[in-house]
Amino acid sequence: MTGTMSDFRKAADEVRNWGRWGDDDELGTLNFITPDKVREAAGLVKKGSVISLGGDFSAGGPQGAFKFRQNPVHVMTVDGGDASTLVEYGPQWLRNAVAADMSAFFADNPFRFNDDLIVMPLQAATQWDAMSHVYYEDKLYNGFPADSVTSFGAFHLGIEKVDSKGITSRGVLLDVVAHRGEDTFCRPGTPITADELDEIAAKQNVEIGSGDIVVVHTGWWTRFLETGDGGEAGSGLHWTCASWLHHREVAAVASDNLMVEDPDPGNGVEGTFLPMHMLCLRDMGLMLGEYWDLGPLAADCAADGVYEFQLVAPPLKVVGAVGAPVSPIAIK
Ligand code: UVW
Repeated sequence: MTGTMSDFRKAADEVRNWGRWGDDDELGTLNFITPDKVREAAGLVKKGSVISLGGDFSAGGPQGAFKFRQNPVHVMTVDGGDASTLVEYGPQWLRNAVAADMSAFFADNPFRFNDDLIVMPLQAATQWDAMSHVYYEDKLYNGFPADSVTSFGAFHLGIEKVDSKGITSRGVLLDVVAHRGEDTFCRPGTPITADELDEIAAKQNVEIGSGDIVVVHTGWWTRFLETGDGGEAGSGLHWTCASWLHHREVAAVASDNLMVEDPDPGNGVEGTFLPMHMLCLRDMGLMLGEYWDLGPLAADCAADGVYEFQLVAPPLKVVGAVGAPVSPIAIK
C-alpha cells in the first residue's frame, strides 16, 4: 500500500537526528559505533574465517538499466608487450612519449610491471551511499545545504568524512530468503516489513543492538550472478523500516539489492522518490550499502547457526564523493 505525505512527515520527524551529535556532525548514526562496540565486534571472531561480501567490478556488472550509470570501463595502460610492440608499430608521437619510457623500463630487464585504469560510476557495484547522496527540500543530513554538493564534489557529508569510523562494527545478517523459503531470491511484490525483521531475528536467535550494522539478505545479487540481468526487480525493505532502524540505534544497513528499499513505487510514499533513502540518509544520517554479495555469508550462517560477525567495510576515500565502492568482509 502507498503511504501518504503526512505518514512520511510523521516518520521523518520521529527519526530525524539533526543536532543529536552536534551541529557540525558528519558521521550520523555511525556515532553509535563506540570503542566498546568495536571491541565487541572483534570478540566475535572465533573460527578465523573471512567471507567476502564484495561483488566484482567489471564490464559484466549490474549497470545499464538506467542510462546515467554504466558498468566499469577497465583498460590496461602498461603491459609487458608495450616495449616491443610500441617501438615496432607505434606512431612517432607515441614512441617518443611512451615507448621510450617503456623501453627504458623494460630493455634488457626481465623485471617488468603492468598498470591499468578504470572509468566508472562510484555506484557501479558494491558500494556505500554517503549521506550526501540524496536530499529533499534543499537540505542534506543535519541541515547542511543541498548546494554544498557542487560540481567540485560534496563539501559536506562526502564519503571521506566517515573515515574515522572504519567502517567497522558488529554485523548481523537477517536472512529473508531463508525465512521466506525462497530458492534464490525474494521476488518483487512483497516488501520486507519491520515485523518480518523482528520475526527473522527471533528465529535466528540474534538481537539487534546499538551500533550494529544490519545486513539484509534478499538474494538479489545471487540471482544477478545466475541471470546477468541487472534490471530485474526484487524485494527490499519497506520504507517504514526506517523507524525500526532508528529505535534500535542501528549504525548502518546494507543489502544485496540495488537500493536496499523496496523498488516498487506502489509500496513507497505518494509524491516522493526513494522515501527510505530520504529518511535514512537525509533525516537519520544512516548510510546504505547496496549490491553486497551476501550469498556466501548466508550459506555460512545457515551452516553454523551464527548470524553475527565482525564487519569491516571501509569505503574508498574519494574526496567529495556522494558514494564509494567497498569490498566488505565478514570475519567469524
Ligand atoms: C538512486 O537510485 C538514486 O540511488 P541508489 O543507487 O542509492 O539506489
